[in-house]
Amino acid sequence: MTKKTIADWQALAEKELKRPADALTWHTPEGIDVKPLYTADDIAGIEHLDSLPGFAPFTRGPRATMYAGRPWTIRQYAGFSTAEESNAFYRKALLAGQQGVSVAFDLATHRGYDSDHPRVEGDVGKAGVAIDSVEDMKILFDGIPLEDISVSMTMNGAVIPILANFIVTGEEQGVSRDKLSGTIQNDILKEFMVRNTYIYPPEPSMRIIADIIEYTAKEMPKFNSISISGYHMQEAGATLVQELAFTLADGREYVRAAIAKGLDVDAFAGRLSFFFAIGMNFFMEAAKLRAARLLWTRIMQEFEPKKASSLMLRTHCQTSGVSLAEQDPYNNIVRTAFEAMSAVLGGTQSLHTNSFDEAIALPTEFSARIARNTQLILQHETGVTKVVDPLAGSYYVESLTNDMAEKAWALIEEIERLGGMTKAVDDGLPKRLIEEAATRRQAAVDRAEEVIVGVNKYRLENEEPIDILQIDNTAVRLSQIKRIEQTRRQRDPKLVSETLARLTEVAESGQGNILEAAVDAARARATVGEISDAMRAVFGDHVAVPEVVHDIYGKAYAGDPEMETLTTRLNDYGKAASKPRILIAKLGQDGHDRGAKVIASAFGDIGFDVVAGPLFQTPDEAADLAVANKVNVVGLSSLAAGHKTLAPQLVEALKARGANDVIVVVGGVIPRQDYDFLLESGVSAVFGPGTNVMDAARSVLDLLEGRLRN
Ligand code: 3CP
Repeated sequence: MTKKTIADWQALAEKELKRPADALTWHTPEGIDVKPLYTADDIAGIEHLDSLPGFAPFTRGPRATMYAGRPWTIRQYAGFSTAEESNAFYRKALLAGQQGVSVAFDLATHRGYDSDHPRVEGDVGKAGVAIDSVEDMKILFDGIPLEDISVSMTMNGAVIPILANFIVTGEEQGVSRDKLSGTIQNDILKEFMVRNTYIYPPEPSMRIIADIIEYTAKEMPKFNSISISGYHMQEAGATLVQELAFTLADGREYVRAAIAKGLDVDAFAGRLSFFFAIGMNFFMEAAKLRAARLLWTRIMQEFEPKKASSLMLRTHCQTSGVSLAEQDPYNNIVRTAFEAMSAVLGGTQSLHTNSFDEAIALPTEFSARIARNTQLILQHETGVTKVVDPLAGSYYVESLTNDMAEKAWALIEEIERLGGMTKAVDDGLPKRLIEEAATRRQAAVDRAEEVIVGVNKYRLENEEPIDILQIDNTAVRLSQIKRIEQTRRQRDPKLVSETLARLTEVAESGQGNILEAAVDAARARATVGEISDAMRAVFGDHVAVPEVVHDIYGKAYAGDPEMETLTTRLNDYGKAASKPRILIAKLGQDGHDRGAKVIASAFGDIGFDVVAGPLFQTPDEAADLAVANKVNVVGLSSLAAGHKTLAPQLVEALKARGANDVIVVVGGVIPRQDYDFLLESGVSAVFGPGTNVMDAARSVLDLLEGRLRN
C-alpha cells in the first residue's frame, strides 16, 4: 500500500464534505483553532515530548508512578449551617470513602465578620459553615484526627483568624502544628479579580500571604501554604488560557513576595499548591493541566531552586460549577463524570466532583453521595489509575498542550510587561478580559451557538422540581450568637485585649509575623471578627469600584431581529416615559458577581440605562442608591442563598422610602421552591439559572410597559 499524505486525506475529506476541510476547524474561545485531524507533523519538534513523569518539567505528572502508586485524593468541598452539622457530614463522608476534608465557610466568616454582625444577617451558615472562634472550630473537627486527615480550608479574606483557629484546634486535640497536614487557599489576588471575598487592600493582603508562607515554612512542614486558584476565574467566565496564565502569574507574584520577605525559595516552594476548574472541553482541560506543570517549572527555574520539588506543580481540581444547569438537572451527573475523567487524565492530585443540584442549592446527602461515588467508580472500576499519563503521545493532546502553553505564556509575558500581577490586578486588565470573555460566552449560549443540552436545545416541556437542602438561616444565626456570648463570658478579657493589641502592633510596625500573633489571640478566644478588626484598624477595607464592559453582547446580536424588536420597544418606552433605568444590586456578603456583571453589560448594550451597584450592600443602602438614581427597576443578583432574607428586606426598604413604583426582580441561584415566597414578598419576577438574557430583558420591559399602562 502506498503511504497516504495529508494532501490525500484533505482531498478525500473534501469529497466527503463537499466543501473545504478547514470549514471543520473549531475556533475556540481560547483563540486555538482545533482542526479535525492531528498527525505526527503537529507534534514534531515539541520539546517536552521526551520527558518522564516525576521529572522536570513534570508535563507527564509530578510523581513517577502517579495513580498507579497512589490515586488522587477524593476531597469533597462541603460545609453548611453550624459546626455540629458540618462535623456530622464530614464524619459520614469519611466513612463512605472520602479521603480528605475540605471546609466551606460561610460568607460572613470569609469577610471577617462574627455571626452577630448586622451586615451579615442573610449570610450566616448559608453557603458554608459559620465559624466565630476556636470553640466552633473544635466542634467542626471533633472526632476527626488532625494528625491523620488532611484538611483543606477555602479561606482568603479572613485567612489569619481561620488558620490561627485551626492551629489552636490542633494544639487542643493534642496535635502539634508540625503534624498538621492540609492546605489553606490563601490566594488573594484572584479575590480582587473574580471572587471578591477580600477584606484589606492588595498591599497588606500580600504581606499577610508572605507571613503565612513564612510561618508555615518554619512551623508546619506538612501544610500547603497556599492554593493558587484559577478555579474561580473559569467560574467567572475566563477562557482556559486566561485561567492558566493568570493563575501562574499569581503564583510567580507570591513567590516573589516570599523571597522579598527573606525566605529561601527551597524553604517554601515545595508547599505551594494550585487549584483549577475542569469544564466541559474534555481534551483541552487535560491539556491545560499538563501545560500548567510545564510552565510552572519554567517560571520556577528563574528563582534557581536546588530542590526538584520546588519546580513541581501539584494541583487540586474541581469540576465546573458554571457548566451545571438547573434544567434537567440529572444531566449534571453526566457532565461531572466527564469533567472528573478529564481532570484525572490531566493528572490532578486531588479532586472535588460537584453534586448535580449545585446549580440550584446546597448538595443534599443523596446528591453528595453520587458526586463522591463518581470518583470512587473512576478509581476502582475504570482502570484509569493503572497507567501514568495515558494521553501522552496523542497527536491532538500533545499539540493542544503545546498550544495552551504558548498562548498562556504570551499572556503571562504581557502581565510581566505591566509590572507583574499585583499591578495588573490594580490596573484591572485581567478582570476586564475575564468579564469580556464571560459576556461573549453568555451571548454564544443565548444564541445557542454553544449547545447546552436541556437548556438551549432538547429542553424539557415540564420540569419536576427536585428535593433540595434548605438552611434555616435564622436558627443558625441565633445558635452562633449564643455560642459567641458564651465564649465571651468564659474568656479572660485582659488576655484577649493584650493579644489583639499585639496583633495590631505587628500589623502596623511591619515587624514580626502576623499569623504568629493571631495564634495567641485565637488561643485567648478572640473571635474571627475581633482578630479581623485588629488588622482592619491598620490596613483598612478594600473598596472596589464596579466597572462594566460594553459592546460585547450587543455586537454578538448585531442585526438580529430579536434585538431590533427589543430596541424599538425600549425606544418607544423611552418616548412615553424616560429611558428605563435599572440598578443591578448585590446584597450581603455574596461576592459572586459574574451574573451581575454580565447582566449589567448586556442590558446596557440592549438599551437600558444601567447603574451597577457596589458589592456587599445592605438592603437599606441599595434602596438609597435606587432612589438617588431614580431607577425604575432593581435587579437583585443572588448566588449565595441569601435571597429569602434579603429580597423581602429590599422590597420593604424601597417602600419605606416611598419608592413603591420601583419594580424588584431577582436573578441567580434561586430554587423553584422559593419562587412563590419571593413573588408573595413583592418581587415581580424571578430569573433562575440558565435564563436567556434577552428573555430576561423582554420580561423586564413587559413589566415596565405594564406599569405604564396602569
Ligand atoms: C502522592 N503521594 C505519593 C504518590 N502520590 N506517594 C507515593 N506514590 C505516589 N504515586 C504522596 C504525596 O507526596 C503526599 O505526601 C501524599 O501522598 C498526598 O498526596 P498529594 O498529592 O500531596 O495529595 P493531597 O494531600 O491531597 O494534596 C493535594 C494538594 C493540596 C497538594 C493539591 O494542596 C490539596 O489537597 N488541595 C486541596 C485544595 C482544596 O480542596 N480546595 C478546595 C477548594 P507528602 O505531602 O508527604 O509529600 S473548593 C472551592 C470551591 C469554590 C469556592 O471557592 O467557593
